[in-house]
Amino acid sequence: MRLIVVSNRLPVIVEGKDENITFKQSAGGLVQGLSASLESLEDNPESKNYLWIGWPGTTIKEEYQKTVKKALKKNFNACPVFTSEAEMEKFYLGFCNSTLWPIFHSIPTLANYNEDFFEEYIKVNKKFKDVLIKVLKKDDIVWVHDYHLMLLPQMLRNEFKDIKIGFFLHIPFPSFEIFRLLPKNWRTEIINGLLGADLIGFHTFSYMQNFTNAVERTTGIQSKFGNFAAGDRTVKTKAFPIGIDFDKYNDSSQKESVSKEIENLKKTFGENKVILSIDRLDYSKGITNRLRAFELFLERNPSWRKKVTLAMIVVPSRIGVYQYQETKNTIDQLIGNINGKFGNFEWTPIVYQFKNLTFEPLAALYSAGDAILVTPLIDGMNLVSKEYVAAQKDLNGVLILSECAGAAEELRNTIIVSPNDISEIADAIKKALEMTFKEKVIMNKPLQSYLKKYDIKMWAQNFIDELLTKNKGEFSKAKILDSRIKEKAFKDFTKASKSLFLLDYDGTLVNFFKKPRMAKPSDRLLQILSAISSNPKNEVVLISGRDKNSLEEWFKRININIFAEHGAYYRNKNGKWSRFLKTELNFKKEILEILQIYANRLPGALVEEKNSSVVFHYRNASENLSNDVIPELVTLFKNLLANSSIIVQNISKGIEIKSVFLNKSVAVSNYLANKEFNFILAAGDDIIDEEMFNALPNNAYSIKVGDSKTCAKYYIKSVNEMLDILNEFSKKKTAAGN
Ligand code: GDG
Repeated sequence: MRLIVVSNRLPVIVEGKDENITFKQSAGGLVQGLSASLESLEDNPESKNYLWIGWPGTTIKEEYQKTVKKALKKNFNACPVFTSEAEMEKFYLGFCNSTLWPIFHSIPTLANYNEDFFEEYIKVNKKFKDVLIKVLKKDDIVWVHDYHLMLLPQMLRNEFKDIKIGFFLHIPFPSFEIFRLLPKNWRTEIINGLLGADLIGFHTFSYMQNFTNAVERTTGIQSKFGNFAAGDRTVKTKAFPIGIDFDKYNDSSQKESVSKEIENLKKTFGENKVILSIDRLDYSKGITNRLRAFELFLERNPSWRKKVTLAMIVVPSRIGVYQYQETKNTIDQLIGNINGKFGNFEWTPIVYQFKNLTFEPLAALYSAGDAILVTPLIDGMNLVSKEYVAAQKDLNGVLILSECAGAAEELRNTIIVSPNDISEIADAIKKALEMTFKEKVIMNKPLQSYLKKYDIKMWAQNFIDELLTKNKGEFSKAKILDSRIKEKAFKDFTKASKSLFLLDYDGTLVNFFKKPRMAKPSDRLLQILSAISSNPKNEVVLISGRDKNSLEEWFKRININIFAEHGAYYRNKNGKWSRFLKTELNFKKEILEILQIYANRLPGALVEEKNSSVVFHYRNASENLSNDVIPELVTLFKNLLANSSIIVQNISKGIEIKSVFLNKSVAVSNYLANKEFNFILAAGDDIIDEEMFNALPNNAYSIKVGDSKTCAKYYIKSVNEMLDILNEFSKKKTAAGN
């Protein structure tokens, strides 16, 4: 097995011009995290083999591409995707960082919606696909990373049906209301692109939840335990909070090259306390608010002036995007103002570098800093916060962390602030500087043991393990009910002394009609059911979601058992009705009101009130409109009905709102208790019938009418086929010789 990692950037940047090419490590969280995890995977003989595919960080002239490709393969196990400057302008600076980044970080006012950018996004994703097609081998697993490549999973899936594809999103996934700001075809392509993967990972459960909503609202596909049935595949979603290489940071101060840097820093800062601020240049990192908070802290606490220094590192990033240049200008200006306002010849309140550091000075800063301000307005995870905590060998530093960083879900035991509350951040600085050593130890110890346990190795391994775990799947695939199986079923049936036929009605014994009332049983059906049930060794049980009055009217002349409304009512073969599953009924009024509002807005839709449930039928409504309205309605009910025992369930061209305890599984289990059958045949067509299939004993013949996506053992294609099979049963002789 070979792991193919795909990300926008390779872990190395090609520098220099033409033949004088050199390689440098690229900055940023994704590369840091993944490089470490791949190193760790090398311990694992199974996944030793890997190849990293991505952009080499610069445009390489065509005549040098071959050399670069060779060098990358030999030295870094990497394979480049070459792009032109013009492509990167529209793809990377354009769609990725002027459209997706602000939208996914819920700052829509900064988003740029440009059709050309999206076109280029598609093109570059295709370019990645083309490179992958050339290198992929059977048994490779592909792990695609981040928002730059969200169309790639489906593009690959179209080429390789069976390949394992994982996708991890390193940034937040926004709420549907924000996601919806993307034009409809863009967002639909993004969702469909992602659903090409087998596993989609997020840093937090809330991003995963937002994605689930976006899928449900965009495609109408409902999730079950975080899984989606996309065509005949199951797509899993899960939260995998990224960790760090804990030991690397924890042991860093022990390294000579780092301890030298620490000594230098001590000389520079003297007795002053040092507060750190280290980020990539980005408006999402909250750097300007942080500066304002530091200013307020100095204003409020004159006694701390001259005794504290803010060491600010801003790593250059996306400077070609207008908003980044603007953020940089504001930062420069604020720093100038604050230094001018409070500083003097002996003391500069803020020391500032706009550059990329190598590991040693970065680790030395982590060690030397008495506190760090990590106050993003929003951040997928934020690795700097974790690295800083890990680097506190003496447990003596304090992390001030924004509640809007993904990391805040894990590092709760630290000083948590709201990134927009300047006053709170100013107070947090004071609190951090005045904390006792004992308080810091109490705070840092559990954080460190957590970070050590859930490190980057664990993150990568968990993701790959999950990707390799065979999808249990919402439904496994059923076999077609061929003549061989039919013969076996007939044989088992003739041998049996007691047989049960458990049959759904609509879609199984009769086809669908425009109006539910029109689906009357045909004479042929009535005759077949009568014939089977006339044998005392056979029991025929109709199990339907329909109301009892229709079923009574249609079947009053034949002696079969009937479950109506998914088991709310039961009629024995002598025609006596009784309440069977007694469930809550007093939820209907409010639900009906809402459904009626939606029915008025969706021409052709119909609301049906049953005794124990309500149904919204949209078979006769426009498909286009239904595709918008139904997911919205389902989401609304999911939220409204949370904390109650009422659920919303998709049925064929409808949604039904009913008690969770009212289902075919409960009805069938209750019915089968204390009864013995040596032959059971159960048939159904709908998602609701899956409950029934699950409740059957192993030796039952379960049949889905429709397609193979089912928990049933077998499937057939049509209602007519079902009737033919039942007809054959009606003619067979049974053990009693009938
Ligand atoms: C994205 C998501 C998510 C920083 N300055 C220097 C330097 N760094 C390294 C840090 C850290 C990484 O860069 C920054 O990672 P972050 O997580 O803080 O932020 P993003 O770059 O925005 O990362 C983020 C991450 O992906 C991982 O999934 O956490 O939410 O936005 O590792 O150490 N490294 C060097 N010199 C520097 O000056 N060498």
